[in-house]
Amino acid sequence: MTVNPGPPEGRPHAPLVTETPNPGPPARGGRDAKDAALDAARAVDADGPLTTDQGVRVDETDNSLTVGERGPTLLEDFQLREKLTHFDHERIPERVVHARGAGAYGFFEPYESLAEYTCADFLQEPGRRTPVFVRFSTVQGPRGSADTVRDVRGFATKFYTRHGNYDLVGNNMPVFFIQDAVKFPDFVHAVKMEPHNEIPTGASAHDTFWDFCSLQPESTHMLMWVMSDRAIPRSYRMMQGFGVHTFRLVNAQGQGSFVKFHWTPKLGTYSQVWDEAQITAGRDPDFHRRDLWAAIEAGDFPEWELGVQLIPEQDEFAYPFDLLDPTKIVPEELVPVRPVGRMVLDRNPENFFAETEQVAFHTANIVPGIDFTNDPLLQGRNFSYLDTQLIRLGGPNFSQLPVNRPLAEVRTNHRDGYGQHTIHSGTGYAPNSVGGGCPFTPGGGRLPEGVFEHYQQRIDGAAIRRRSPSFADHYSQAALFWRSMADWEREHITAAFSFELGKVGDRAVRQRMVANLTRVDQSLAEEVARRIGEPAPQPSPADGEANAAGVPVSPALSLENQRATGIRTRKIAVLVADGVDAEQVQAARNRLGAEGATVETLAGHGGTVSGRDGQDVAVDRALATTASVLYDTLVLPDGTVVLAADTDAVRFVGEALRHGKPLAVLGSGAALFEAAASGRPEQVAGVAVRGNGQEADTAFWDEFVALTEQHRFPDR
Ligand code: HDE
Repeated sequence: MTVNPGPPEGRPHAPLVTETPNPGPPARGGRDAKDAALDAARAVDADGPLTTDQGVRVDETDNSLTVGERGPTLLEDFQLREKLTHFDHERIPERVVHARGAGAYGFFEPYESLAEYTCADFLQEPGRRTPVFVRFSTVQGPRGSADTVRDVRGFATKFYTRHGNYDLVGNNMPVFFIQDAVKFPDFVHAVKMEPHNEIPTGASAHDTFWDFCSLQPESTHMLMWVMSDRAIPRSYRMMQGFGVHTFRLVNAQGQGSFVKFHWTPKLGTYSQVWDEAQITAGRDPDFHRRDLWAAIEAGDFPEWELGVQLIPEQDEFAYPFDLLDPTKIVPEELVPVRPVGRMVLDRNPENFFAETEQVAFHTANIVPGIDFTNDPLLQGRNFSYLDTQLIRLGGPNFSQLPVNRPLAEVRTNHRDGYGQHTIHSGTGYAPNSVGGGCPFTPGGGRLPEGVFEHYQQRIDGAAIRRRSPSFADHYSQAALFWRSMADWEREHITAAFSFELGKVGDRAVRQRMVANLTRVDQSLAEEVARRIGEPAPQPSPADGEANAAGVPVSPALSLENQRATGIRTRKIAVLVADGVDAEQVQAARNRLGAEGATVETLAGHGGTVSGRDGQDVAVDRALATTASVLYDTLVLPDGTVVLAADTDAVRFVGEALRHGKPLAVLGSGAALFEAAASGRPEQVAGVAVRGNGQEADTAFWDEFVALTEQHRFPDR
């Protein structure tokens, strides 16, 4: 229990909070007693007596204060009034975009010193850990929307460095829809639910989104990503992250280098398939949130590698695209990604609202050693995030909220405002003499370590409203993306465009979009037109843009090349019934469990089933409470013939097959397979089979582990 210490003895009016509380984020484990101020924030002890906000203990909380047992309620019931008033004000505005999210704490540690490129404190010393908080999110849907919609995912990281908070507010795709922040409200109004009926929730498959994109061709590259399986990740733990913009690293000598940030998940980058994502949205709308939470609770801490693409300043104009254009990548084949550190998420928040909802990211939260570029999207973001927090978190003091507080000491002349938690005792202005000139600044000359110094960039030009001609190519990298895809990825992209445009009512919008696609690939445009019933588009005049992509293909863009080895944390269902071969079930648990997978037995009912030799087999879940989409692979053991007549089981297996998932089929488990597949398991790609009487030996499980590692057999 956390006891409110109250005012220090003998000083009834002494400040309870000093000028510089700065407890920083909760330490790993979250229960570090030395973190006194955070304990105070955590306070509200569940195991103590119930009080009012004023600390008055109350006798009960079940009945209002009334005149007699059946009379009216009295205004003097301060307990009731306070309780209802607080409740009435519980909601704060949700984020205008990225409303739906999930977060976790962890740490970042560099592999090597990056002192050659940056003086950022957290990138100096190999192995020195900096605490982080990460929030993943979708963009379009409101707070209660489903996790597995087709959308970009936010990937925002707050580093609590010793020199202040650094926020890397990125996405799981390396480019964006627009080039200039002034278009952001237009884009968001177009993609959000339509204003008259607030439909659709969590989806871009509607007229206004495609109307906007078809008229704003700079969105084409991003559309390729959003129509690819990148937009339906398997897990937050299995997606890449990107800073998107080109940023700048600055070293102690003031020299700058351009940098692109990449997060690469240790578990590999994997996606769902579209049908699966849609079913998951109904079966478990919290799929990603639950997955992240459960993995961390289980000690399977997700990990990403931070990589940088470093570009010397003299190479600013060395590429056929503009480094300031956020609709362009720097292909890894041109500038390799250099791994510089790792991030591990190892602790769930204690309170969703206090931490995940109140965390406030801001692209302008940078630290010495990191700086901006003139990317016009980034420049606008640097205004927007602080501005949005003012309304969302109710005033200018949100950086005092526990999740937002820097570990570095804070000493400002900012005063007052809603939600002021600091009891300031200093003067609040500079220059001052009465406060001894404090807080002080070091002044000119050579600055001490840890003082932010703006990168000295020479800027010269007229004030104009005009897009740079170097931003004019909208298709070459979209075409590069298309060319770099595996066949199955192209099919998924074609299907996604056809689904989304097929939902658009306005035929002029559909046709305009199809016409844009001819600039990416004629066969893509023609196939989409065919599937949505629009006339075949005219080929675009060859305009030579294809040369502007930088490279002919970029293998790193394909999910085929983003897999990881091993099957850690994959979820594997073993379907069981009375008569099952219990030894096989145990073997599956042992072997797959040893590989780090989570194995669950499913049956028509909970409790236990009795194995062939009479032993009980525990059932982890009844089929009715789960779904195939919540698992990566299935095992159909011997002795489960009865399941071939169970419609839930047949649907379960049929769906998994349709979604390209690997299967293990043993002995009479083939009956269920055949009921679902109308074919023999030996004939289907991605299925490990042992017939009746054949042993499920080590070689069999090796084969199944290898198939599971592949994750999907999309050509099935
Ligand atoms: Fe954001 N964005 N954004 N954005 N963004 C917000 O800030 C904005 C953009 C991103 O988990 C808002 O706190 C503008 C690109 C993430 O809390 C707001 C522009 C990228 C998150 C805002 C962009 C992002 C946000 C809404 C165009 C990827 C969630 C609530 C110039 C690099 C952070 C909030 C979290 C959130 C503005 C474009 C990523 C309104 C004006 C590009 C991950 O400030």
